[in-house]
Amino acid sequence: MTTKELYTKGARIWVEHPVKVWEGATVTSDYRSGVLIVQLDDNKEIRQIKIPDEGRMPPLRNPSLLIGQNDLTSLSYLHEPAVLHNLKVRFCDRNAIYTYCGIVLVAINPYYDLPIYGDETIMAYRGQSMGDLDPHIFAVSEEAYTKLERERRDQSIIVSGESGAGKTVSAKYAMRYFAAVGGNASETQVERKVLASSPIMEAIGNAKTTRNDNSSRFGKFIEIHFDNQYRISGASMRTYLLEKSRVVYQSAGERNYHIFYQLCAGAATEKMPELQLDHQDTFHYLNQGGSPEIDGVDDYKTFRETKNALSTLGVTESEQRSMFTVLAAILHLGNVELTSDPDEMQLDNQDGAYIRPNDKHLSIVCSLLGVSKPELSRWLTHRRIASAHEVIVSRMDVQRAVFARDALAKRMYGKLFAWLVQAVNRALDTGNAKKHFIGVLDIYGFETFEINSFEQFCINYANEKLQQQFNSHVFKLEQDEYIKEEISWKMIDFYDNQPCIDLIEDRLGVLALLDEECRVPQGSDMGFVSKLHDKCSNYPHFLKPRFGSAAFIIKHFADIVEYQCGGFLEKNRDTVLEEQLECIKSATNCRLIHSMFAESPSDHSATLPPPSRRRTTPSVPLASLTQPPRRTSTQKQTVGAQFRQSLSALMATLSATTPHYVRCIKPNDTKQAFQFDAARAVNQLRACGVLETIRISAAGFPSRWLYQDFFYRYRLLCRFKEIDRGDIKKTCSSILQRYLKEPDKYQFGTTKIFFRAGQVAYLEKVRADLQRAYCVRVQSCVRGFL
Ligand code: AD9
Ligand code: MG
Repeated sequence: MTTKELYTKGARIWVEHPVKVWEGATVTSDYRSGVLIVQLDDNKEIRQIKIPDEGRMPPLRNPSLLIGQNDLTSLSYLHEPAVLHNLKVRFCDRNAIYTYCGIVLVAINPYYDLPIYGDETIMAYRGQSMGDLDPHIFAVSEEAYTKLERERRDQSIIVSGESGAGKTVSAKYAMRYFAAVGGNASETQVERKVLASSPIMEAIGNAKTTRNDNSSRFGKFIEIHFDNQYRISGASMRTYLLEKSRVVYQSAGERNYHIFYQLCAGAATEKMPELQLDHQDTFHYLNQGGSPEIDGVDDYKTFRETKNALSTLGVTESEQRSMFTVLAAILHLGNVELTSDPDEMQLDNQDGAYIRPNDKHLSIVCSLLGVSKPELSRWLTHRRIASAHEVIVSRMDVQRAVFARDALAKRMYGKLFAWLVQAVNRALDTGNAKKHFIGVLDIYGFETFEINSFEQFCINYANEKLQQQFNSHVFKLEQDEYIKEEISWKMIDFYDNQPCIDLIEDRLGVLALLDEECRVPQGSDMGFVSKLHDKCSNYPHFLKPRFGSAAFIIKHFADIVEYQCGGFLEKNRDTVLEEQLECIKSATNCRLIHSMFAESPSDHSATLPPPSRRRTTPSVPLASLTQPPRRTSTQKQTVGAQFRQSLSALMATLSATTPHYVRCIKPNDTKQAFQFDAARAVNQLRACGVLETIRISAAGFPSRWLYQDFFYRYRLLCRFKEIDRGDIKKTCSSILQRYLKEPDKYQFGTTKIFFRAGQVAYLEKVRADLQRAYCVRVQSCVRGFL
């Protein structure tokens, strides 16, 4: 079909719109060289569109038969406006939040409790194939569960999307499904434990942010184990990159981790006077966001739920007490006042950080944990510097002392988090060898903010890896189908993001250069970025910013992101003063501290990096220190290196499974029920690879019809004498030869006909025209007869 044939009067097209992104229009007169006259659907405005290049005609709309399809890839015209419109019609007009896009389930957050998650719905999906019922997270879960049985291959469900898009909710429904269909009536009640892990992880790893009242600040991969009868036999969990900075700092409108507020509410009601907890607003680590409440959440009630879940998982009452002790100690530590006012301290004009001898919170930290007050006070204000010949101890300035104290608080929380994950894993490990598993990955999606830092870099790196695995999987499936149907096809090019991953992972790539800069004694963020500019400018995915030298740019698959280098080194080192750590580890009142700090591969303490703005402070040789300086452990793995390792283990696990993808979309930023902001949605569809899947699909043969189905729909296009019911394939072939002149537009497989994009829409148009002409003939016959 030529452009002229497609863009005739009455053709329905899409034109760009600044807010709606795309809006419908109808061609009002046949296309003539370079100009298309259209009428907009909404305000009936007539518009002239100049067409400088016929290769870039406005996209055509799909026939109404195809609007609201369950599967985006079954649209005939496959492009952004078609995808967006189909999703919008389903979401806004039909309240259908789930739609397939090939093997991907697109889930749009309704911000509304739909009655589609009950046990009866679970039972409805049990035993059904994906295409038989409406798209649903239960359908994907059922598919994974059936494939586990049928293929005897481990499965995974990979959930991604931006903050507030509904990942955690989707992951919980998937787990609920497995607990229901793989549940074991016996006494082990392992599925009850699997479900109880969610409130615990949410208490210690979720927080209120401006985007989501219950935002997960870590990534997690839960493996649900099944025995030989495909009954749940246990589970295990791995976590990724907890956002520790939240423990000591929250932006306006945000909160610290839920557990702290739950504990303050709990301590006020239950008998825990020893923790000496006051109202949450009195703690510096809890009140910086200025927004201590969450709508509809009662912190005391959730405290009881967290405690119940902990008990279900076998965390004893005394272990829980210890946990609360550590949490309270962190809060009191944050209230220890580090002051530089020598007059107040009644000292002779000494510079640096001091703690008042009667600081109440310091005393509480020391009595809660059982550590020496003079020792802790000394190491919160001094640091040890080892040179080749001597060890000196110098007083820190206030800024540095606060920084060091916060680093200690973050480390304590990180260790507590890791300990709890271990405790959950112990409880979920039933001792039965796992025979099969289904993994559920709930991980942060691609992020671009005004200011992007180390966290965004790691998150986007993870998404590059996941996207690569996704692309090659989608591509392979496509290829497998063509081979199975024995049709000839040409390699279609798809976006391979290996060059971007190389930029990050190479021997002289971003991670290696960051680690190298962390190792040099005078390393700095600026040093790191100038090394990058020096060594990485040859990579096609690396760019220097036009202005300023404190940033670098990476061209990711989803977007071009500029990263500000400030804080990269510190976040990558994640250091704590060794002396402070030793002091905390000597706790005599809290055995949990010892379990938490038992040596683990992620334990990397080191000396602090030199301050950026250093005030000179008098150095005091430490008389009692005669032994050689203790080795600091800068050689220990950096955060970047650990993350890389855990990602590569995750990728190895995932690639040994059959993956299923859930892409969650946040439809608006105001949490309004069923409101669809097209511009927001389109960005996310791009970032999560849905539009790329559509592109791969459109480049091949996206529409597939079983011979029988095609014959029934389009036999109208065939002369009566050409119909051969004994050879449907031959009949289909006659239809196609008449209407699709270019042989490249379709192929005959063993069971299906494969069409290039746009062909089915064209056949639909021909069919509708014929039907209309037939009706007119019948009407005039009837009129003649009368
Ligand atoms: V974050 O990256 O952890 O900040 P998530 O996990 O993507 O984020 P979450 O699952 O926590 O988002 O969903 C956010 C909120 O959207 C939930 O608290 C619900 O209020 C709401 N939501 C999400 N999915 C559904 C749903 N299927 N039905 C109803 C939903 N509400
Ligand atoms: Mg979440």
